[in-house]
Amino acid sequence: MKEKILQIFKDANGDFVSGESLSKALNCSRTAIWKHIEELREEGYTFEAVRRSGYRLISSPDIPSQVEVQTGLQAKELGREIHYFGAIDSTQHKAHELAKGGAPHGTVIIADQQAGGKGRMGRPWHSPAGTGIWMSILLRPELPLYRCPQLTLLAAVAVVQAIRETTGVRAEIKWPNDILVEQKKLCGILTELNAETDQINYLIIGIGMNVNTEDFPSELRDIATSLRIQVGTPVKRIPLIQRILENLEKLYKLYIEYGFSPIKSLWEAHANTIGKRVVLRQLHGSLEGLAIGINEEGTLLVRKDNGEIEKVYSADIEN
Ligand code: BT5
Repeated sequence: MKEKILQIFKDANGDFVSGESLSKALNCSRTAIWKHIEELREEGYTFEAVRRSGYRLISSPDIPSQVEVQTGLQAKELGREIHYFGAIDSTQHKAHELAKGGAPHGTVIIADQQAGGKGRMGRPWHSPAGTGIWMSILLRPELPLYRCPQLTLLAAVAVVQAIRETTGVRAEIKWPNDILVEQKKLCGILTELNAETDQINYLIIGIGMNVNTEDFPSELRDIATSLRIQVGTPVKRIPLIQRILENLEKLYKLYIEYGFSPIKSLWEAHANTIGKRVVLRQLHGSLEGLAIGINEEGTLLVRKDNGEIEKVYSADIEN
């Protein structure tokens, strides 16, 4: 009901909406409407109330709810269905649940806070309330399994572009899934998939970005940063989320139509890994060498000191 009221105010575009028309549209009493408006006020929405004219929405808080994110969103498929949670264990878990229940391509899950946010290999992802973008996007590409890592790289490009377009901050991509500013982690991407034999059933791209975090727990203090720390003032999450979805949709279309090569060039333009000596930690031991590029599959190519070139599918870069 609250969402419906909010939608009516958003559609009115700052004009007055009478209590009577609200109660007619929603088929409930004026008192019930008034109660919901009070609840919205408590969440940070401000309304002007004028006798006989009704209510007018003056300002909205930076809560990335379904209505807020969809208002003005330019993407057509991504974000057509949005599920918002004030608090959740992990948006990834919810995305898997919805995907298994048949949720369509482009479904987005957003939370204000995660109690069990996760990174790769079960590592924890710090996701406090009100400060970050904790979001999962469900994609249903008709692609063979081996192309899946390319979508992590594609998502990283969409995020880096969105950060630059909305805040001017020049973030860089550290292969495969980190987005850094001044060598500190601003954002992490987690791609999980559900597949059968050689075909992807669905894929979930999880994006965790520190937006207005001012202080991190001690274990992250030296390795993490936020947009607020970089810019010096609070940054709005909603336009950033919208731009990520818009860019992701645009790049995904390009990718489906023309394959990985246009994405590869964009990725290389934003990557900070290539041309550097790297130490890679893998499941079975580590590997050292010069990161010379990524190939057409999105695999990292590392030239070892003995001259051999090794293809790296998955690892953590230590330095
Ligand atoms: C990642 O893993 O970087 C992927 C993170 C994905 C998080 C999103 S939030 C929405 C969606 N729902 C989820 O439950 N997850 C996704 P990885 O490369 O494994 O990095 C994890 C490591 O990053 C941790 O071991 C910490 O060292 C560090 N870390 C944890 N929280 C952080 C934060 N908020 N900012 C920066 N670094 C963090």
